[in-house]
Amino acid sequence: QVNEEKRIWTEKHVKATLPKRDATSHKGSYGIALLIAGTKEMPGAALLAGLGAMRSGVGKLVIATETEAVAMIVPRLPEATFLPDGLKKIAQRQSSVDTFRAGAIGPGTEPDDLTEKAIQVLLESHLPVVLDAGALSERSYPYRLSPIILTPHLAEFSRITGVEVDDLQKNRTYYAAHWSKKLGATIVLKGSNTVISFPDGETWMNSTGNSALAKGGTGDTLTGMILGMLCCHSNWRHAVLNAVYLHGACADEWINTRSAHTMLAHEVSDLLPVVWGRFD
Ligand code: NPW
Ligand code: AMP
Ligand code: MG
Repeated sequence: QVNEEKRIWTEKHVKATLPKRDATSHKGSYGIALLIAGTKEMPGAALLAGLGAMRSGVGKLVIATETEAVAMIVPRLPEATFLPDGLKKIAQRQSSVDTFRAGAIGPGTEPDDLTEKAIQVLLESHLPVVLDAGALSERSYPYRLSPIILTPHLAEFSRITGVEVDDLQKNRTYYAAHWSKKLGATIVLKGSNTVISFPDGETWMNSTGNSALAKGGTGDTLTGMILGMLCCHSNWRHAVLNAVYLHGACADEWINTRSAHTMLAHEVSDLLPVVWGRFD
């Protein structure tokens, strides 16, 4: 039995749940986020997710990526530090993940054996984990205390579940809730009116976003934003919901004055300071 009741996550909820940045806080107060993303063919995915994370309240960010990608990311995100060849080091347990507050894996990575091993390491840790893109495969998840957050678009959700895209599209809320419960993982089913389902049946629909987001890289930005929000929120559910809301709200801000055809994924992160500022 799946609880299909869905509610809409609105400005009112965001206002009530976004954290304040304490006057006496320091970067350690907000933790270190681990982002496993990017290859030399797709360094941009790591950059986009990295920008999203560092704009979303995190204290420090470590990007585990291929060595060749590092030099391409640094000029656009000098605030991040790196674990070069990091996917391999984590997968082979040469580098510990224990010191991080949250982890995300998948933007711009291949769904291969190495990614699978790195996911395994993350799932064995205490970290809240976000799985996106190359980290989304058909699999089961172990019971754990920290959350597992999957962020599929419809095609990825079809890959995970074996259900046809058309069926998923017609019954987005039902399938998100059903598979969230079945997998024991939170599902952020992306698209127009993103649905967020938690394993206990709590389900929300997001109220922001528009077709300006229908462009390569915006999902990578969202993964980074969820990662960053997990580090600065005390309630992880609020972190996920607020990341999705603000990601869409940035796109809504864009089309106030600009064409929906023209937004770039990194511009979501550029707009976030002003959009978030309205809630402080
Ligand atoms: P079509 O074309 O409509 O028939 P993938 P991806 C379909 C990285 N990126 N609803 C679509 O089908 C990501 O992080 C790197 C329905 C198409 O065939 C990933 O690691 C960037 N169908 C990797 O690229 C920027 C949908 O699925 C297929 C759908 C691949 O990610 C771009 C493509 O899906 C990108 O983010 C929807 N909402 N969305 C970079 N700058 O480095 C997709 N499809 O193979 O999962 O491709 O999502 O682009
Ligand atoms: P991805 O396909 O992984 O790059 O993710 C795309 C992002 O853009 C997700 O956050 C989607 O919810 C969002 N998105 C894509 N198309 C639309 C649309 N037509 N309306 C609202 N949001 C969209
Ligand atoms: Mg994506």
